[in-house]
Amino acid sequence: MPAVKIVGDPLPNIPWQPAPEGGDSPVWRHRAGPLIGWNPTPSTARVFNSAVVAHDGAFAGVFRADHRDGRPALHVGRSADGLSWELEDEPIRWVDEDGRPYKPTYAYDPRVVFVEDAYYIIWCTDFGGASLALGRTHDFRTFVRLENITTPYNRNGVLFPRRINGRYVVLTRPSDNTHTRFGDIYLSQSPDLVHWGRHRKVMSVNDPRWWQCVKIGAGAAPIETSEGWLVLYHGVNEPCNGLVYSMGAALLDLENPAKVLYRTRDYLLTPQEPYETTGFVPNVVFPCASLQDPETGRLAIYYGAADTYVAVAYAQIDDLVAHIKANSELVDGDGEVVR
Ligand code: BMA
Repeated sequence: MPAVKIVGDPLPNIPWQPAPEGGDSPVWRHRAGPLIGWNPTPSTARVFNSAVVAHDGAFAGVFRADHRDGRPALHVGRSADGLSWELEDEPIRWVDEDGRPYKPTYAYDPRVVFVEDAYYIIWCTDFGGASLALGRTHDFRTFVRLENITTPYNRNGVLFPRRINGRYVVLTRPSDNTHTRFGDIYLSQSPDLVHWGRHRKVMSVNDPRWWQCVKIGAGAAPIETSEGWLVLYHGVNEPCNGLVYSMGAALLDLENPAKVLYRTRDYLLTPQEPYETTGFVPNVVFPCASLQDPETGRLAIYYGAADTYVAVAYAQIDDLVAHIKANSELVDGDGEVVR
């Protein structure tokens, strides 16, 4: 058993490959490259920034698919092994809480997490501007749209997998109406998934020189461990040819997740392989999900690559947590509870 405890059900069948010989990073890529490539179904051009979960002894997910007219939509995918995915060609058909059909004008960057008795999906939707929408499913067949979590503008929302001190908690990243050149991570709390408040600031961007200096946003749903909530997040910087998205990690206090305990000084993954540096939008590594097995401590991290592919990388919990602690550098305000 790993020394760091992961809270959750055993998942012995998640994708896995051991670390490459002589590798010096606690996160390593799947050797065969991306899982999903260009034009995977008749209506879709590129599938990336997608969220997968364990479901019914296998895996299911909500995938961001940009259609051949350029518009992003959410599609269901299913997989026996977490690597080979069967994607539905039709977008998800939402109904509202009264059973009436609801069709988002666009939908992107989903995150999915199981809380109590259902899978909850947060995605970026049009609400007079990009905002965070919330939906629920039990079976990946019927999808119910719930109340939006935020007003515009907010594009990155991730729900914690359990209530903390009786409240649901969501990480969000308020922004503006363009490709914003700012953005910090905040947290909001709710007794019922409808009313959100008790907002707190969690993490800020770093000094202007580094990989997370322009904006940051929560990636995969937080993973509960004996060392804190493990949050994989993206950080953005802007060299002269455009924005570059990399992945880092933080550990947040278990009882007060507005408090940052540790945060990686260096990125854990940055665009490096051709499928990350070349594609529809070059130089993007955008984590949206992870699968983890408490018994082996294995993590499979799903990320979008270059706004074109779904890719996976691996980590082992003991090594990852040790690395985060040994290479942590907090930013001004991290670790304080800012209201
Ligand atoms: C962000 C979002 C992501 C995308 C990234 C890079 O603003 O739109 O969906 O992966 O830009 O293009």
